[in-house]
Amino acid sequence: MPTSRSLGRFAAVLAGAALLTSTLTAQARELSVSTVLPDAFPWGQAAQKWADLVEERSGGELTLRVYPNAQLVSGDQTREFSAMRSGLIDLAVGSTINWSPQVPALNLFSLPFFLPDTDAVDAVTGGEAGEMIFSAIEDKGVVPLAWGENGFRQLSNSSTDIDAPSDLEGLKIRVVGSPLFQDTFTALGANPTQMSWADAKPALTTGAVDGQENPLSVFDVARIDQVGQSHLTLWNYMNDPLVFASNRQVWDSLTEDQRAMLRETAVEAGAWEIAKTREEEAGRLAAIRERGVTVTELDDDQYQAFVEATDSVHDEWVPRIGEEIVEAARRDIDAP
Ligand code: X2X
Repeated sequence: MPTSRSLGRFAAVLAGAALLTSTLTAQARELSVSTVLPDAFPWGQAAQKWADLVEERSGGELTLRVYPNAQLVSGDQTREFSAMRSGLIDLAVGSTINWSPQVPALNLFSLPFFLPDTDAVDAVTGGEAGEMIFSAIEDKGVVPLAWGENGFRQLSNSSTDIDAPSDLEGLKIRVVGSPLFQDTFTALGANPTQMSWADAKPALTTGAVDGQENPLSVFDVARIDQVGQSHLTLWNYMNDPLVFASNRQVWDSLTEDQRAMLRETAVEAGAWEIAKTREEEAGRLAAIRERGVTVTELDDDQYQAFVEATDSVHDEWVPRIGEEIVEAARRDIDAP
Protein backbone atom coordinates (compact mmCIF):
# COMPACT_ATOMS: atom_id res chain seq x y z
CA MET A 1 0.00 0.00 0.00
CA PRO A 2 1.49 3.39 -0.86
CA THR A 3 1.67 5.61 2.15
CA SER A 4 0.45 9.16 1.95
CA ARG A 5 4.08 10.20 2.27
CA SER A 6 5.21 8.22 -0.78
CA LEU A 7 2.19 9.49 -2.70
CA GLY A 8 3.17 12.98 -1.75
CA ARG A 9 6.71 12.37 -2.99
CA PHE A 10 5.34 10.90 -6.23
CA ALA A 11 3.20 13.99 -6.75
CA ALA A 12 6.22 16.19 -6.14
CA VAL A 13 8.22 14.27 -8.74
CA LEU A 14 5.36 14.62 -11.23
CA ALA A 15 5.11 18.33 -10.61
CA GLY A 16 8.86 18.66 -11.05
CA ALA A 17 8.71 16.78 -14.36
CA ALA A 18 5.87 18.99 -15.56
CA LEU A 19 7.83 22.09 -14.65
CA LEU A 20 10.89 20.80 -16.49
CA THR A 21 8.85 20.01 -19.61
CA SER A 22 7.24 23.42 -19.65
CA THR A 23 10.63 25.09 -19.19
CA LEU A 24 12.03 23.11 -22.11
CA THR A 25 9.01 23.96 -24.23
CA ALA A 26 9.36 27.59 -23.35
CA GLN A 27 12.98 27.49 -24.47
CA ALA A 28 12.34 25.75 -27.81
CA ARG A 29 11.65 28.53 -30.23
CA GLU A 30 10.35 28.36 -33.77
CA LEU A 31 11.31 31.02 -36.31
CA SER A 32 9.67 31.48 -39.68
CA VAL A 33 11.79 31.56 -42.85
CA SER A 34 10.25 33.08 -45.96
CA THR A 35 11.27 32.07 -49.49
CA VAL A 36 9.71 32.62 -52.90
CA LEU A 37 10.53 29.23 -54.42
CA PRO A 38 9.87 25.89 -52.67
CA ASP A 39 12.39 23.09 -52.19
CA ALA A 40 12.07 21.64 -55.69
CA PHE A 41 14.35 24.59 -56.58
CA PRO A 42 17.88 25.29 -55.27
CA TRP A 43 16.52 28.44 -53.61
CA GLY A 44 14.02 26.50 -51.48
CA GLN A 45 16.69 23.89 -50.82
CA ALA A 46 18.95 26.63 -49.45
CA ALA A 47 16.34 27.52 -46.85
CA GLN A 48 15.69 23.87 -45.98
CA LYS A 49 19.42 23.22 -45.64
CA TRP A 50 19.62 26.14 -43.21
CA ALA A 51 16.71 24.68 -41.21
CA ASP A 52 18.32 21.22 -41.16
CA LEU A 53 21.67 22.57 -39.97
CA VAL A 54 19.98 24.59 -37.22
CA GLU A 55 18.03 21.51 -36.15
CA GLU A 56 21.28 19.53 -35.87
CA ARG A 57 23.25 22.19 -34.02
CA SER A 58 20.77 23.86 -31.70
CA GLY A 59 19.85 20.74 -29.75
CA GLY A 60 16.17 21.51 -30.26
CA GLU A 61 16.49 25.01 -28.85
CA LEU A 62 15.74 26.70 -32.19
CA THR A 63 13.63 25.44 -35.07
CA LEU A 64 13.37 27.11 -38.46
CA ARG A 65 10.13 26.52 -40.33
CA VAL A 66 10.27 27.34 -44.05
CA TYR A 67 7.28 29.05 -45.65
CA PRO A 68 7.76 28.92 -49.45
CA ASN A 69 5.83 30.59 -52.29
CA ALA A 70 6.01 33.99 -50.58
CA GLN A 71 2.95 32.80 -48.65
CA LEU A 72 3.70 35.02 -45.64
CA VAL A 73 3.14 38.02 -47.94
CA SER A 74 0.26 36.43 -49.91
CA GLY A 75 2.51 35.84 -52.90
CA ASP A 76 3.57 39.47 -53.17
CA GLN A 77 7.32 38.83 -53.22
CA THR A 78 8.37 42.48 -53.39
CA ARG A 79 6.81 42.97 -49.92
CA GLU A 80 8.98 40.29 -48.30
CA PHE A 81 11.68 42.66 -47.10
CA SER A 82 9.19 45.09 -45.50
CA ALA A 83 7.42 42.17 -43.83
CA MET A 84 10.71 40.94 -42.38
CA ARG A 85 11.62 44.44 -41.23
CA SER A 86 8.29 44.84 -39.45
CA GLY A 87 8.45 41.41 -37.81
CA LEU A 88 5.72 39.65 -39.78
CA ILE A 89 8.53 37.38 -40.98
CA ASP A 90 11.39 36.33 -38.68
CA LEU A 91 13.96 35.21 -41.25
CA ALA A 92 14.17 35.00 -45.03
CA VAL A 93 16.27 33.68 -47.86
CA GLY A 94 15.39 36.32 -50.40
CA SER A 95 16.32 37.56 -53.85
CA THR A 96 18.22 40.81 -54.32
CA ILE A 97 15.63 41.67 -57.01
CA ASN A 98 12.66 41.28 -54.69
CA TRP A 99 14.28 43.35 -51.93
CA SER A 100 15.64 46.06 -54.23
CA PRO A 101 12.55 48.32 -54.05
CA GLN A 102 13.39 48.81 -50.32
CA VAL A 103 17.20 48.56 -50.57
CA PRO A 104 18.31 50.45 -53.72
CA ALA A 105 21.93 49.21 -53.42
CA LEU A 106 20.70 45.71 -54.27
CA ASN A 107 19.99 46.89 -57.82
CA LEU A 108 23.74 46.57 -58.39
CA PHE A 109 23.26 42.92 -59.33
CA SER A 110 20.45 43.77 -61.77
CA LEU A 111 22.48 46.35 -63.72
CA PRO A 112 22.35 44.80 -67.20
CA PHE A 113 25.60 43.14 -68.34
CA PHE A 114 27.55 44.43 -65.33
CA LEU A 115 28.64 41.05 -63.91
CA PRO A 116 30.18 38.92 -66.67
CA ASP A 117 30.60 35.60 -64.85
CA THR A 118 30.51 33.77 -61.52
CA ASP A 119 34.05 34.95 -60.66
CA ALA A 120 32.79 38.51 -60.83
CA VAL A 121 29.77 37.64 -58.69
CA ASP A 122 31.98 36.05 -56.04
CA ALA A 123 34.41 38.99 -56.15
CA VAL A 124 31.54 41.39 -55.46
CA THR A 125 29.67 39.41 -52.80
CA GLY A 126 32.94 38.55 -51.06
CA GLY A 127 34.49 41.96 -51.52
CA GLU A 128 34.20 45.60 -50.54
CA ALA A 129 30.97 46.09 -52.49
CA GLY A 130 29.42 43.08 -50.76
CA GLU A 131 30.19 44.63 -47.38
CA MET A 132 28.70 47.94 -48.45
CA ILE A 133 25.55 46.17 -49.60
CA PHE A 134 25.25 44.31 -46.29
CA SER A 135 25.59 47.69 -44.51
CA ALA A 136 22.83 49.09 -46.71
CA ILE A 137 20.57 46.18 -45.67
CA GLU A 138 21.43 46.80 -41.98
CA ASP A 139 20.65 50.49 -42.40
CA LYS A 140 17.17 49.46 -43.51
CA GLY A 141 16.65 47.57 -40.25
CA VAL A 142 17.34 43.97 -41.28
CA VAL A 143 20.35 41.83 -40.32
CA PRO A 144 22.05 40.19 -43.35
CA LEU A 145 23.83 36.91 -42.63
CA ALA A 146 25.01 35.16 -45.78
CA TRP A 147 24.81 34.93 -49.57
CA GLY A 148 23.15 32.31 -51.76
CA GLU A 149 22.38 32.28 -55.47
CA ASN A 150 19.34 32.03 -57.71
CA GLY A 151 21.68 32.29 -60.71
CA PHE A 152 22.35 34.12 -63.96
CA ARG A 153 19.06 35.03 -65.58
CA GLN A 154 18.37 33.94 -69.16
CA LEU A 155 15.67 35.09 -71.57
CA SER A 156 12.95 32.86 -73.00
CA ASN A 157 10.01 33.49 -75.31
CA SER A 158 7.40 31.68 -77.33
CA SER A 159 7.95 33.12 -80.80
CA THR A 160 11.49 33.71 -82.01
CA ASP A 161 15.23 33.15 -81.55
CA ILE A 162 16.62 36.29 -79.95
CA ASP A 163 20.22 37.28 -80.75
CA ALA A 164 19.80 41.05 -81.24
CA PRO A 165 17.94 43.79 -79.36
CA SER A 166 15.70 44.30 -82.42
CA ASP A 167 14.34 40.75 -81.94
CA LEU A 168 12.76 41.95 -78.70
CA GLU A 169 10.81 44.70 -80.44
CA GLY A 170 7.26 44.71 -79.09
CA LEU A 171 7.55 41.38 -77.25
CA LYS A 172 5.62 41.28 -73.99
CA ILE A 173 8.06 40.13 -71.34
CA ARG A 174 7.05 39.25 -67.81
CA VAL A 175 9.41 40.90 -65.33
CA VAL A 176 9.58 41.02 -61.53
CA GLY A 177 7.98 44.07 -59.89
CA SER A 178 11.19 46.03 -59.57
CA PRO A 179 11.51 49.31 -61.53
CA LEU A 180 14.97 48.63 -62.98
CA PHE A 181 13.58 45.71 -64.99
CA GLN A 182 10.96 47.94 -66.50
CA ASP A 183 13.75 50.26 -67.67
CA THR A 184 16.00 47.49 -69.01
CA PHE A 185 13.33 45.87 -71.14
CA THR A 186 11.98 49.20 -72.31
CA ALA A 187 15.51 50.17 -73.41
CA LEU A 188 15.65 46.93 -75.39
CA GLY A 189 12.44 47.82 -77.22
CA ALA A 190 10.34 45.17 -75.47
CA ASN A 191 7.06 45.65 -73.70
CA PRO A 192 7.75 44.67 -70.07
CA THR A 193 4.89 43.63 -67.79
CA GLN A 194 5.47 43.46 -64.05
CA MET A 195 3.93 40.58 -62.15
CA SER A 196 4.71 38.24 -59.29
CA TRP A 197 6.12 34.77 -59.86
CA ALA A 198 2.76 33.31 -58.84
CA ASP A 199 1.12 35.02 -61.81
CA ALA A 200 3.92 34.39 -64.30
CA LYS A 201 3.23 30.81 -65.36
CA PRO A 202 -0.51 31.40 -65.90
CA ALA A 203 0.33 34.50 -67.98
CA LEU A 204 2.76 32.45 -70.11
CA THR A 205 0.18 29.68 -70.47
CA THR A 206 -2.56 31.95 -71.80
CA GLY A 207 -0.13 33.90 -73.97
CA ALA A 208 -0.87 37.11 -72.04
CA VAL A 209 2.91 37.54 -72.19
CA ASP A 210 5.36 36.24 -74.80
CA GLY A 211 8.41 35.75 -72.65
CA GLN A 212 10.13 35.83 -69.27
CA GLU A 213 13.61 35.82 -67.75
CA ASN A 214 14.82 33.49 -65.00
CA PRO A 215 17.81 31.29 -64.17
CA LEU A 216 18.10 27.86 -65.83
CA SER A 217 17.14 26.12 -62.58
CA VAL A 218 13.81 27.96 -62.52
CA PHE A 219 13.16 27.34 -66.24
CA ASP A 220 13.98 23.65 -65.74
CA VAL A 221 12.15 22.86 -62.49
CA ALA A 222 9.05 24.95 -63.29
CA ARG A 223 8.97 23.30 -66.76
CA ILE A 224 8.64 26.65 -68.50
CA ASP A 225 9.05 24.76 -71.80
CA GLN A 226 5.60 23.25 -71.20
CA VAL A 227 3.96 26.67 -71.41
CA GLY A 228 5.18 27.36 -74.91
CA GLN A 229 8.57 28.91 -74.11
CA SER A 230 10.45 27.21 -76.92
CA HIS A 231 13.24 29.78 -77.46
CA LEU A 232 15.93 30.43 -74.88
CA THR A 233 18.75 32.96 -75.14
CA LEU A 234 21.80 32.51 -72.91
CA TRP A 235 22.86 36.09 -72.33
CA ASN A 236 23.87 36.11 -68.63
CA TYR A 237 22.54 39.66 -68.46
CA MET A 238 22.42 39.72 -64.67
CA ASN A 239 22.97 37.53 -61.66
CA ASP A 240 20.43 37.11 -58.88
CA PRO A 241 22.14 36.43 -55.56
CA LEU A 242 20.09 35.41 -52.54
CA VAL A 243 20.55 36.87 -49.07
CA PHE A 244 19.93 35.04 -45.78
CA ALA A 245 18.70 37.58 -43.24
CA SER A 246 16.93 38.15 -39.93
CA ASN A 247 14.46 40.60 -38.50
CA ARG A 248 16.34 42.96 -36.15
CA GLN A 249 14.25 42.35 -32.98
CA VAL A 250 14.41 38.58 -33.43
CA TRP A 251 18.18 38.82 -33.84
CA ASP A 252 18.57 40.98 -30.74
CA SER A 253 16.46 38.57 -28.69
CA LEU A 254 18.80 35.62 -29.36
CA THR A 255 21.73 34.68 -27.15
CA GLU A 256 25.21 35.29 -28.52
CA ASP A 257 25.67 31.55 -29.07
CA GLN A 258 22.43 31.31 -30.99
CA ARG A 259 23.42 34.25 -33.18
CA ALA A 260 26.78 32.71 -33.95
CA MET A 261 25.12 29.39 -34.77
CA LEU A 262 22.47 31.03 -36.98
CA ARG A 263 25.06 33.00 -38.92
CA GLU A 264 27.43 30.06 -39.30
CA THR A 265 24.66 27.73 -40.55
CA ALA A 266 23.44 30.41 -42.99
CA VAL A 267 26.96 30.78 -44.41
CA GLU A 268 27.26 27.00 -44.74
CA ALA A 269 23.84 26.55 -46.33
CA GLY A 270 24.56 29.42 -48.73
CA ALA A 271 27.94 28.04 -49.84
CA TRP A 272 26.38 24.60 -50.28
CA GLU A 273 23.55 26.01 -52.39
CA ILE A 274 25.76 28.26 -54.55
CA ALA A 275 27.98 25.28 -55.44
CA LYS A 276 24.97 23.08 -56.14
CA THR A 277 23.23 25.67 -58.34
CA ARG A 278 26.36 26.08 -60.45
CA GLU A 279 27.14 22.36 -60.70
CA GLU A 280 23.63 21.60 -61.88
CA GLU A 281 23.52 24.19 -64.68
CA ALA A 282 25.10 22.09 -67.46
CA GLY A 283 22.77 19.16 -66.79
CA ARG A 284 19.76 21.46 -66.71
CA LEU A 285 20.71 23.04 -70.02
CA ALA A 286 21.09 19.61 -71.61
CA ALA A 287 17.66 18.59 -70.30
CA ILE A 288 16.10 21.80 -71.61
CA ARG A 289 17.63 21.18 -75.06
CA GLU A 290 16.34 17.61 -75.04
CA ARG A 291 12.83 18.90 -74.52
CA GLY A 292 13.08 20.68 -77.85
CA VAL A 293 13.84 24.21 -76.70
CA THR A 294 16.03 26.15 -79.18
CA VAL A 295 18.99 27.57 -77.30
CA THR A 296 20.70 30.69 -78.67
CA GLU A 297 24.17 31.71 -77.53
CA LEU A 298 25.57 35.15 -78.33
CA ASP A 299 28.90 35.81 -79.99
CA ASP A 300 30.96 38.82 -78.81
CA ASP A 301 29.44 41.28 -81.30
CA GLN A 302 25.90 40.22 -80.51
CA TYR A 303 26.60 40.51 -76.78
CA GLN A 304 28.08 43.96 -77.32
CA ALA A 305 24.93 45.12 -79.11
CA PHE A 306 22.89 44.28 -75.99
CA VAL A 307 25.43 46.05 -73.78
CA GLU A 308 25.13 49.22 -75.85
CA ALA A 309 21.35 49.06 -76.02
CA THR A 310 21.18 49.09 -72.22
CA ASP A 311 23.81 51.80 -71.54
CA SER A 312 21.09 54.30 -70.66
CA VAL A 313 19.93 52.00 -67.84
CA HIS A 314 23.37 52.38 -66.22
CA ASP A 315 23.23 56.17 -66.58
CA GLU A 316 19.86 56.18 -64.85
CA TRP A 317 20.55 53.59 -62.14
CA VAL A 318 24.19 53.96 -61.06
CA PRO A 319 23.37 57.16 -59.09
CA ARG A 320 20.38 55.45 -57.47
CA ILE A 321 22.48 52.45 -56.44
CA GLY A 322 25.29 54.73 -55.28
CA GLU A 323 28.39 55.61 -57.31
CA GLU A 324 30.66 54.43 -54.46
CA ILE A 325 29.13 50.96 -54.43
CA VAL A 326 29.37 50.59 -58.20
CA GLU A 327 33.00 51.78 -58.08
CA ALA A 328 33.79 49.35 -55.25
CA ALA A 329 32.23 46.54 -57.27
CA ARG A 330 34.40 47.47 -60.29
CA ARG A 331 37.49 47.34 -58.08
CA ASP A 332 36.41 43.97 -56.64
CA ILE A 333 35.91 42.55 -60.15
CA ASP A 334 39.24 43.91 -61.45
CA ALA A 335 41.27 42.85 -58.42
CA PRO A 336 43.82 40.20 -59.44
O1 X2X B 1 9.93 36.01 -59.73
C1 X2X B 1 10.97 35.51 -60.20
O2 X2X B 1 11.24 35.57 -61.41
C2 X2X B 1 11.92 34.82 -59.27
C3 X2X B 1 11.27 33.55 -58.75
O3 X2X B 1 13.09 34.49 -59.94
C4 X2X B 1 12.23 35.77 -58.16
O4 X2X B 1 11.65 35.72 -57.12
C5 X2X B 1 13.22 36.83 -58.41
